[in-house]
Amino acid sequence: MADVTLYHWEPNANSGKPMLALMEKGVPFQSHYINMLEFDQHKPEYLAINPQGTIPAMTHGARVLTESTAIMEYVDEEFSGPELMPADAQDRWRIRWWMKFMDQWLGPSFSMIGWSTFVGPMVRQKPKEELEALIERIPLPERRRAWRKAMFGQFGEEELAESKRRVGFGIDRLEEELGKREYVGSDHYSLADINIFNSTYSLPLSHPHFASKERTPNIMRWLKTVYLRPAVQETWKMGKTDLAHRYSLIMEDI
Ligand SMILES: N[C@@H](CCC(=O)N[C@@H](CS)C(=O)NCC(=O)O)C(=O)O
Repeated sequence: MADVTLYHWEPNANSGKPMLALMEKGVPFQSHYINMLEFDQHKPEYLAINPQGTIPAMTHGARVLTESTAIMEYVDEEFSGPELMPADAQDRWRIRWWMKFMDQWLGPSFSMIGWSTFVGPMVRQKPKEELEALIERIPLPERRRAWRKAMFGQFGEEELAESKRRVGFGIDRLEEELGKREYVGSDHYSLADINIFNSTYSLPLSHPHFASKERTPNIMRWLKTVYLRPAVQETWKMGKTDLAHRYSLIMEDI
């Protein structure tokens, strides 16, 4: 029996990636929920696992693995179960292209919008001194700056506008891609679908002017196909916040 523990938040964005990969492969794992809105990721117990204080992280026996996309690749290669990378070299290249595009270019823009509209307002109720003490504990300076902006509503208009531009561009690119192939990068469900889906499943709710039945039919078809996978349904049951509830709203409308 595999000795796997996953430290994760909601089945969303980076945390959702290894959750879904493990579920698809049928790998049993211990779930360790890190409540990001209570800043569990900066507590000493978790910093002992991942000193960077970001989620997710996974342990497999004595191995400690970080970086969500690299963890997914490890899971796919280390465990038996359905292959999450196709054999064809060009398909693999496309899949890696999409994952890099999401992780390095588009993902940070989704994240900034999410932090300014959802995460920031959810933690802002705490007294200012408590927020300052929480910021003080964050190990990475860039994360300290991002949290300060989220907590005190300090994201600039220009940077938010650039993030929205990137999201619009990314959605159009994805719509085009899914007009050519059944899944992202190939005709088989792969790590690219898991990666992109975790950051785009809520597009019809968060960006209805960009993603809708009328404007992006290929994305809507793909979202529904992925949503209906048993591994996705099981993973989403692990959600504890309103994010999980949003999934059912999305499906009602597709
Ligand atoms: N490149 C890392 C990024 C991890 C990351 O930014 N995770 C976010 C959650 S999606 C996080 O830990 N946020 C909490 C924080 O920065 O305190 C990965 O892909 O694992």
